[in-house]
Amino acid sequence: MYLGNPTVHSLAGGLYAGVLRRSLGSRNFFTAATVDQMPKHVSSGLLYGGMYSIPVPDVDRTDFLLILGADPFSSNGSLWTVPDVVGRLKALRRRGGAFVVVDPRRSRTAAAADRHLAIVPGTDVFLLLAMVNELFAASLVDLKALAGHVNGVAGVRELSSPFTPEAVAGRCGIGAGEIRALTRQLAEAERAAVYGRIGTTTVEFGTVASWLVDVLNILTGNLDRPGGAMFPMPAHGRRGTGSGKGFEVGRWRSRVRGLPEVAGELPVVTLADEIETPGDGQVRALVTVAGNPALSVPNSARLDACLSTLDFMVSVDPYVNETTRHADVILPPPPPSRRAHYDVAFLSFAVRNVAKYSRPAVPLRPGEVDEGEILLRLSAILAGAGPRADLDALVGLSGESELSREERLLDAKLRSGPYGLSLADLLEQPHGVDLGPLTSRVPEILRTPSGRIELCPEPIAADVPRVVAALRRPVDGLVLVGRRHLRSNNSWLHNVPALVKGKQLCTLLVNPADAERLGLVDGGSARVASRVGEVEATVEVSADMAAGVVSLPHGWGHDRPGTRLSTARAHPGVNVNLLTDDLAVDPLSGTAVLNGVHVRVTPSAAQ
Ligand SMILES: Nc1nc2c(c(=O)[nH]1)N[C@H]1C(S)=C(S)[C@@H](COP(=O)(O)OP(=O)(O)OC[C@H]3O[C@@H](n4cnc5c(=O)[nH]c(N)nc54)[C@H](O)[C@@H]3O)O[C@H]1N2
Ligand SMILES: Nc1nc2c(c(=O)[nH]1)N[C@H]1C(S)=C(S)[C@@H](COP(=O)(O)OP(=O)(O)OC[C@H]3O[C@@H](n4cnc5c(=O)[nH]c(N)nc54)[C@H](O)[C@@H]3O)O[C@H]1N2
Ligand SMILES: [Mo]
Repeated sequence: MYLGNPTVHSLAGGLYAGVLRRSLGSRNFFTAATVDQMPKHVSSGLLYGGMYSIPVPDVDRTDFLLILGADPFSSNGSLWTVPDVVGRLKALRRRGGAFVVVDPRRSRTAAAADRHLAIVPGTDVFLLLAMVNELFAASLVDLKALAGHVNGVAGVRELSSPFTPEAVAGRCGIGAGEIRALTRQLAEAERAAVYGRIGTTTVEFGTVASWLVDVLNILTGNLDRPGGAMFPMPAHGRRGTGSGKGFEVGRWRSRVRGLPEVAGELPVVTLADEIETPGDGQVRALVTVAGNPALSVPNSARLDACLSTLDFMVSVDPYVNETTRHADVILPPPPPSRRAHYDVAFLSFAVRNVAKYSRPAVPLRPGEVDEGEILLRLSAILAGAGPRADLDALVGLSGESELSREERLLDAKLRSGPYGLSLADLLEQPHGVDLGPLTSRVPEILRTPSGRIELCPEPIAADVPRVVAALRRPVDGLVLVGRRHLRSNNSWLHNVPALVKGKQLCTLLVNPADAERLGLVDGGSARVASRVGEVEATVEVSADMAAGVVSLPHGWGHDRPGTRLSTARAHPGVNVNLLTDDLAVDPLSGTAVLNGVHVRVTPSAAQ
C-alpha cells in the first residue's frame, strides 16, 4: 500500500489511514513521508519520544525567525499551518523583528526577508553544526526554563566540536563571519525560532539537519516558550503524561535492500525493488490512496515501469493519471465541496490552537460514495471481512446516531481532548473556535523514558561521523534542487485550466553565469542528465539562482499515454524524478535525497 499526500488533507484520510494500514496486515506499507518529512518525525521521536511532537515557530510573538529550506510564501507553510504567512511575516518586521532565509535560490520568501543566505544545497547540516559550535564557543548557550528538562548537552557540544565556522564556510558557501553574526543574532534576540523544511529534510543528512534545527531552539532557550518554537495542542489531541516508551527505528528491514523500517513503514525509494525482485514476499498487488508515485518518487521511470507488471492494483483517486492508469480499479472520491472537513493533520501544526468543522457544502450526487466509506470498505475487504462487513463495528462504533460515522468519531476525539469540546460546539461556530495562542507543554508532551528531552540521541550521534567525512568532500559540478509554486500542488492541480494558464511553471532555473558558460539561453532547451536518467527542459535564466545550482519543480511530466488529463497534457512539463536517484537516501529516516542531485546540463539539439 502507498498513501500519498492528500491523505493528510482529508477527514477520511485523517481518521482511517491507520485502519487501512492495520487491515492490510503487511509490512509493505509506504507513504509520501519518505519523500518528505520523515527526517523530522525521526528527530522529534528521538528528542521528545513522539514522532508528531514537532514544534512550530510562534510567528506572531517572535522577534527573530531563521528559515532554512522552506519557501512559505509559495508553499503556505509546511509542518507549520500558518494562514496568511505573508501578512504575519510582514507584521514581524513592522514590530521591529527580523527574518533570515537560507536557500540556494532567492525564493519569494527570501526576497522579502531581512537577509538571504545562498547556501550550497545539502549543506545546511554544516551551517547548523557551526552555529551550535559557536553557541558553545561564545558562551551563548542558555537553556532558560528548559534547564532541568534536557539530557545530553555535553554530548552535543562534543559532536559539534569539529565544525567551527571556519571549517564549514568553504563547504556551505557562507562565510565564517556571517555564521558568527547569525548565531549571535539568534542567541541575543529576545524571542527567536529556527524553522527548516524540504531543503533540510529531503537531503543527504536530513535527520541530522532536522535534529539541529531543534537543538538550536533548545540551546537558546527558545523551545516551548512564547515567541519561540512551540508545540500546538489541537482540540482532537491528547495531553501527555511526561514520559513514555521513547522512539525506535529499524525494528525490521526491507526484504531487498535491507533498509530500516521507520514509524512502521518502509522507504518508498525501495518500492520498485520490492515489486521487481522475485522471491518470497515479492509485492504483486498494490493499493494506492491519494498518491502519484509514478511522478513523485525518485527514479520514477523505474517505478512507473514496475506498476504495469503487477497482478492487481486498486487506486483511490479522482483522476486517471500517471499512476492510476496502471490500476485495474479506480475508486473516485467526491470533490471537497461534497465532503465534510475537519483538519486532523494540519491543526496539529497550527500557529494558534483552533478547531473548525464543516459539513459538506452540497450533498453527494446519486451513486457517489464518500471517501470515508471507500476507505472503510476497502479496509474491510483487505482485512478479509468482505465488502458487506459492518463498517461501524470496524471503527468501534455501535448503536444509532443522527451524526455521520466521521462526525461520531470526531465527536469522541473532541470530548476526550484537552478542551472538552464536542461536535455540537463546532457546529455552533461554523467559522471555527479560537482556543488561543500556543502554550508551553514541556514536560507534559515528553514521551521519553527519562521524562526529559534527549538532546544527544545515540542514533543521531552515530550518524555524525558521516557528516564529518562529508565535510572534507570537495564542492564540484552542478547540483539540482526543487521548488514549489503557489499555483500548483505537487502533481494534482495541473488539470485545472485556471491554474496552468499563463507563464510556464515547469522551467529549469539557471544562474546567468552558468547559462553563459554552458551555452544556454533563456527560453531555450537544455538536456539535464543524472546517474539515473535525463530530461529536456525549458531554460529560465535567473539571477535568483545561486551559481552552480539549477532548479526544477516536481509533479510534472504529464505526457504519459493512457492518462485522462487533457489540460495537464497540454502543459506537460518534465518529470524531475526521472533525474533523482533511488539509491540516495538519508539512512536514519529512509528518506530520499531530492535536493542536491548531481547533474550535467548541456544545450539540447532542439534549441
Ligand atoms: N523531486 C521531488 N520529488 C518530490 C518532492 C520534491 O520536492 N522534489 N516533494 C515530495 C513531497 S513533499 C510529497 S508530499 C510527494 C507527494 O507525492 P504523492 O502524494 O505521491 O503525489 P501527489 O502529486 O501529491 O499526488 C496526489 C494524488 O492524490 C490525488 N488526490 C487529490 N485529492 C484527493 C483526494 O481528496 N482523495 C484522494 N483519494 N486522492 C486525491 C491526486 O489526483 C493525485 O493522484 O512528492 C514528493 N516528491
Ligand atoms: N502552492 C503549493 N503549496 C504547497 C505545495 C505545492 O506543491 N504548491 N506542496 C505542499 C507540500 S506536499 C509540502 S511538503 C510543502 C513544502 O513546503 P516548503 O518546504 O516550504 O517547500 P518549497 O516551496 O519547495 O521550499 C523549499 C525551498 O528549499 C530550497 N532548497 C532546496 N535545497 C535546499 C538545501 O539544500 N538547503 C536549503 N537551505 N534550501 C534548499 C528550495 O530552493 C526551495 O525554495 O509545501 C506544501 N504546500
Ligand atoms: Mo509534502
